Amino acid sequence: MPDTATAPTKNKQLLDWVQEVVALTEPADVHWCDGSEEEYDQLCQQLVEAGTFTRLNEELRPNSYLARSDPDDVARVEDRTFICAPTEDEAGPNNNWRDPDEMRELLTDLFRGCMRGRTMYVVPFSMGPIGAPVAQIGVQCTDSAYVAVSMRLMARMGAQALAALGDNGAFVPCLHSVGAPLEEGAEDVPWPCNADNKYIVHFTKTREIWSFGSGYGGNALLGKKCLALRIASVMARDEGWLAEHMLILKLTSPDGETKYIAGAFPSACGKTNLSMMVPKLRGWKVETVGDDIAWMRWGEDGRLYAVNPEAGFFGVAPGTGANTNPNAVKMLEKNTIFTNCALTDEGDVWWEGLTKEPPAHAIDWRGNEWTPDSETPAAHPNARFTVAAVQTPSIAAEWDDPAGVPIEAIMFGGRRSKVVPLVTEARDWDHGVFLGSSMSSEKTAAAAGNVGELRFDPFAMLPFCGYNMADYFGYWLSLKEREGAKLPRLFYVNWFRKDDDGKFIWPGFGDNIHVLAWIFRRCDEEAAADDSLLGLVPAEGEIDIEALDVSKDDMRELLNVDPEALRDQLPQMKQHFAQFGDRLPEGISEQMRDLEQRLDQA
Ligand code: OXD
Ligand code: MN
Repeated sequence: MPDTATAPTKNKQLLDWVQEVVALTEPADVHWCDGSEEEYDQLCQQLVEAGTFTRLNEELRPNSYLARSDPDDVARVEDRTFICAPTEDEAGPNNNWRDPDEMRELLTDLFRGCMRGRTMYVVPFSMGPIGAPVAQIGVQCTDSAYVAVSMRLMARMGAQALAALGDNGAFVPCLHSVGAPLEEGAEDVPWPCNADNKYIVHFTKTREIWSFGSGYGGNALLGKKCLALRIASVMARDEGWLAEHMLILKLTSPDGETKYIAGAFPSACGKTNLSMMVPKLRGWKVETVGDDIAWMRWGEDGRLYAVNPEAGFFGVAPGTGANTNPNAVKMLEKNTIFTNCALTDEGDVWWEGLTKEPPAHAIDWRGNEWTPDSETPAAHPNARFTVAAVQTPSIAAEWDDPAGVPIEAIMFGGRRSKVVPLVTEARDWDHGVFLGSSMSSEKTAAAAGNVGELRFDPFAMLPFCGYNMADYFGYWLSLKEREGAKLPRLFYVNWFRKDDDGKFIWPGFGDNIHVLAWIFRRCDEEAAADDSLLGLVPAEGEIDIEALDVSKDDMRELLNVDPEALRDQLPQMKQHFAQFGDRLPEGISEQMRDLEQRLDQA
């Protein structure tokens, strides 16, 4: 058995746990990650030799790599993600629940000997700035070197996290295996995984994570969705703070006044783009604090202060280009790990949307020859980049301030081709919580003139809330009762309204600044609003269409709420809330009744 006597920590709880994991999983070797550059380079080289990584052309994309995953391991697996709370009710209808004892037994059998023939990496990491009171230490034991190097980009990883843990500190144990033991003499594959046997498991009471079978993204980089959202949402509820699936941006007005805004949007709704936006409105500036997760705590002044617990971006590559996100294009110029992108003949990466003109020839994400005439995309639609946060030119100076940034407004949003206006402000806190809890997107692109079936994703937390979502709504409602609380204003935005021909009406991207500017001015009581069925919308003339390619009629349509279309959607909304039964807070039911009454009078 590998020796743990030389381990770089005296933390007994950690040493005991690592020993236990070694005894269970039987790795050939144990490597404690120090997070150094030398270690990173060495592991990357090892991944090149194993065929997992291709080193990209050093002149075109310095210090960068392309990984191709197994085609059966390309995304988070929500149906294989489990919340093992003590009872099913505590997990709620939003989660797959299993009895914790039964799951522990099953996993123990699965993990027995699962690292045979492989090195186990012990990866200590801090979510949140090292040593900050808001930070949480996790330690991931993993048999994937790809995970170890990715964790160095995504979190504060290595010796500094171990030092912050100290001899007696507590940590969240994160056990991960690709579930593919390497028997003696057997040849490895570039992307080992166990495609038919994936388990992403959270023991919420004991705050432990066990992940088996996948090496990809949120299934495997356990600091992100598993710790910073599912486990942290439970911690936050218990300890009186918030762990949310939100971007954090810094907005500066032409007068030099600054506000920080958070935003909850479901996956693939442009959160990364919005957080790095280059505004198309003179004098305004957007800077990035975070693109995916916000941890918010109360400051002494009664405001909510947000930190980005991550240290990197794990963003979707397709659709990222000079038009949609020029800051991201710049940040990806070097020191980046790409996964499931295409490889060009020059040894660079490419994906749909990176350039207008596709390369004449490439190797696609599966490793096959590709030309623009091919029937399948060159990059997988969920192809990703992994890169340190400091590489974006839009990074805000205070992005890693342990004190966090005070949040003045929170945006909710989804993809809705009809009904939901470009922007609405909640009438009050309860109404805002109602807007967040009824967040939804159309399941598929709606046909022209039709309204598609809705997928509800409350607060963009459906796959990430570690407990019963009804209780989560109740927790949000309860925030207003906190003495001295200066709550942020709540907004709902929708960039995705379409006309009857199915064309987007709103230009989006850099022009979203017009909406942010209205939100900014609302916070200062400087902008006018009209009431609509769904909340307060900008009064006519508040959004300066002169500077936009949007006609007066289009603007009216963007802010219009059609009562008939909204009425048609009520049954779906009611069904969504009905799944929570008696546990649904009265505050939400009241808002639903209020909406129905307004519709009756419309
Ligand atoms: C993500 C997601 O990867 O939300 O951030 O799926
Ligand atoms: Mn996300």
